[in-house]
Amino acid sequence: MTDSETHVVLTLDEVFSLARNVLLHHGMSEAHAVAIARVITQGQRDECHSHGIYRLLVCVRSLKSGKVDARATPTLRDVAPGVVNVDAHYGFSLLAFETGLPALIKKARGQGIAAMTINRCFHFSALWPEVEMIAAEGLVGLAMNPSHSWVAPAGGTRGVFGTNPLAFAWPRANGLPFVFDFATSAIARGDIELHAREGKAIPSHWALDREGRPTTDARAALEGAMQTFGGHKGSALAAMIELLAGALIGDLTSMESQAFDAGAGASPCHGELVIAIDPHRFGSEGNPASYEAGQARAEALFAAMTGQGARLPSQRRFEARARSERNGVRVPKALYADVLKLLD
Ligand code: NDP
Ligand code: PYC
Repeated sequence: MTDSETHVVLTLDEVFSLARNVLLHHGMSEAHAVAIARVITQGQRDECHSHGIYRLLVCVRSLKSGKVDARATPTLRDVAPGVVNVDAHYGFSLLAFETGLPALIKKARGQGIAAMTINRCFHFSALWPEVEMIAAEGLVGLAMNPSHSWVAPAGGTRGVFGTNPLAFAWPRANGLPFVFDFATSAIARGDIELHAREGKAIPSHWALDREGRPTTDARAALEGAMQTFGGHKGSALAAMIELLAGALIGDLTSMESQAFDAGAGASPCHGELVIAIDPHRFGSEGNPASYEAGQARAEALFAAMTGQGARLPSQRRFEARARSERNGVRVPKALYADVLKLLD
């Protein structure tokens, strides 16, 4: 089959309008619909297929579960000189993030480092748009959150951790930031869901079936337990995220989020921790103007990586972004049809 038989091509404006219309159609407030449509468009634009247009199906399923408040207005609280809190009041996380970001940036600039805690949010999105927004302000960004307990600890066979993403962005004086954003599971669950939709096999290190055996069957994987990346190392990072973005900030762990869902099939509901660091405020007493030196060191590090043929994380994404801005995005026809049905 040719590409035009299997895919439709949409402009970025068309993706944004489609996403916004679907969300408004399902009762979401304009502010939430725009915040979510923007990030879904960015996901599709950067060819992050598990967190692009596909997520509309997940958002609408979450809305239909009756658990999400589609019109919740997040509230901001100044907790401490270095901490701002946003209560999402059981709405989706993205409007809460937007609500707290200006205060986080102001605090980080004022003090060198600051944290934003988001509580009681439904969460479905990739984290790189958030840390990129922090890097666009010239700050270093770090973000993390739990999800549902789909992932077994290394050495175990039953879900305890979420797919727990960890995202980092380092602003670069001349160009796009250095960004990575990965699930601490071997792969995002969304990718396994896409494999299941398309009837494709998965690598055997991604998940265990219900009997605890490695599986290449995506549906069996969704019913079993996912595996962490890097064995015990990913497992420890996943536990750290449960602690920092769950226990520490007074919100649910992935096991608790799963219990709260009670089989409704909504997106995970929990908190998120976001940290911003002002590079101008670090360095030693004898070397206060260390920003330029830090940038130079960073560039030497990146050059040493790319100079031997390694690629920087997000390079694929940035190339996809440029391509999509030129040519629009490709969406599988079956997925596009399922998304259009959401407007019925
Ligand atoms: P990937 O494994 O696809 O990518 C992880 C990171 O590694 C990306 O920054 C990627 O850059 C980089 N990378 C991949 N291959 C290479 C390579 N060969 N050399 C250098 N860097 C590389 O992502 P995941 O499946 O782990 O996660 C996908 C998304 O899912 C994330 O954006 C995450 O935020 C989201 N997610 C959200 C959750 C939530 O609760 N909200 C839960 C879990 C995941 P590039 O993109 O350029 O390939
Ligand atoms: O893909 O693992 C995932 C995921 C969980 C919540 C949002 N995305």
